[in-house]
Amino acid sequence: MSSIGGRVAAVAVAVVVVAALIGFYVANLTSSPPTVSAQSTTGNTVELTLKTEAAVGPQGGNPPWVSYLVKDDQGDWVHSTNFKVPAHSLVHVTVYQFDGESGLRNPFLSQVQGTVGDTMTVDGKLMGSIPPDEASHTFAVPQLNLIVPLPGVHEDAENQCEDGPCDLSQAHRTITFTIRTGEPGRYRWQCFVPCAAGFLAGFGGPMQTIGYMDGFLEVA
Ligand SMILES: [Cu+2]
Repeated sequence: MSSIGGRVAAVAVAVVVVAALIGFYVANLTSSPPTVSAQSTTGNTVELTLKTEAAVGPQGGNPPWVSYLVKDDQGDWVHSTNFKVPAHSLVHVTVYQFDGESGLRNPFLSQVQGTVGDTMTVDGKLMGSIPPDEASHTFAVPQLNLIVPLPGVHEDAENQCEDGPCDLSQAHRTITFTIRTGEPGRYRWQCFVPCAAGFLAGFGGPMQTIGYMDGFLEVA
């Protein structure tokens, strides 16, 4: 590589590689999983059904990553975190929680806020908060002051789902809550539990990737 021609060739190759990496990064930033609509039931109430899995498995591009999934109108689970709900409506949300406990760093987030009645039900029991160290994930929309802490499957539970797809015959918690939507808008939602196993402080990978632990609530 001592000749000028060799150096020019090396620089040209480096430029092409960097340009390709930038292109890949931008394409990755702008690609997003599909938006799944909540199912309308009676009147102005809709049903949104979600689940969380400790490892999404063959349903996702990063099989060992922790993830949310959403049920579509055919009853099929879709690997997405973009949900569409109607404005000025009641949204009844059910989350099947198949993942274990990770714990919240900020205990303030273990209090249910912003749902109808500031409560949720956990396995049929009405609750206003959970012990912070039992949190597995949160469903939180900061812009709407909504925080729902989701308790995890206990460590000693039998028949736990280690790899998705998980089904209801396996150990899970069932969380339900209702939110009242207001003005149309696109609201970011996210998990606040450092649940990304294997990443620095539990906040990398799936915690910063749309389609896993973050997404958008499209109120239309
Ligand atoms: Cu999480």
